[in-house]
Amino acid sequence: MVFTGRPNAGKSSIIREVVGLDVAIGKRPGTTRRISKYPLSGDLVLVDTPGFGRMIGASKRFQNKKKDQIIKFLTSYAQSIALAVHVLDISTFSEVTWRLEKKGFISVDVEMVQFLTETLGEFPLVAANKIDKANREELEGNLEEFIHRIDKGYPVSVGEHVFPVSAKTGSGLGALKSAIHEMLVAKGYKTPFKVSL
Ligand SMILES: Nc1nc2c(ncn2[C@@H]2O[C@H](COP(=O)(O)OP(=O)(O)OP(=O)(O)O)[C@@H](O)[C@H]2O)c(=O)[nH]1
Ligand SMILES: [Mg+2]
Repeated sequence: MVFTGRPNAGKSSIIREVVGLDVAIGKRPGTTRRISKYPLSGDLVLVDTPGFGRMIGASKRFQNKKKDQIIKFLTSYAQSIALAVHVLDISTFSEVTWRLEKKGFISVDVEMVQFLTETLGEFPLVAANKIDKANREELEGNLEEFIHRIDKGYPVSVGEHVFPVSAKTGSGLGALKSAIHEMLVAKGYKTPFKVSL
């Protein structure tokens, strides 16, 4: 089970809250510096990845090296990845995306979700994190924008795979946890936690 996302999106915070692992979290982008594996129950391993994109205090070369490592990891382990959870900061999604598009780039989150779908042959779960940082209107707009950009005729209903959450307040984490649980059980894995459904 692998967690992906841009630096500072809250990957490690969500792992901590949902799975209960004592992983490092930090205020600045670039806290998790290497692909970190944590054995869970059965033959399930949880993988926390460094952020995909700009990290504070790291060179362009280092950031590109990390990006290559993540892509290589996902491609070579594709067959044995039970589940991918992509974490994004939904509170700034539209703003960040517009800024990138003005410069001619596409959203790293959109690119990453597409890459995961193609590589793993399955749409990932998406944790739209930091909902506590946006008001209701902003949140709805950003979620709609994200789903609209992702929705490119996938055979799944994209919206059903997107979970608005806050690792800070705990809001929405129950639903995300249940979805992770269900996906793992469906694939015959022992789940890492007890869930009351
Ligand atoms: N307000 C708010 N802050 C959050 C939330 N989730 C995480 N944070 C904060 O965001 C910062 C980054 O969290 P991390 O969990 O370290 O993020 P990460 O994606 O693992 O970051 P890297 O390891 O640097 O790639 C920390 O200061 C967290 O406390 C959230 O839901 N709401
Ligand atoms: Mg981290």
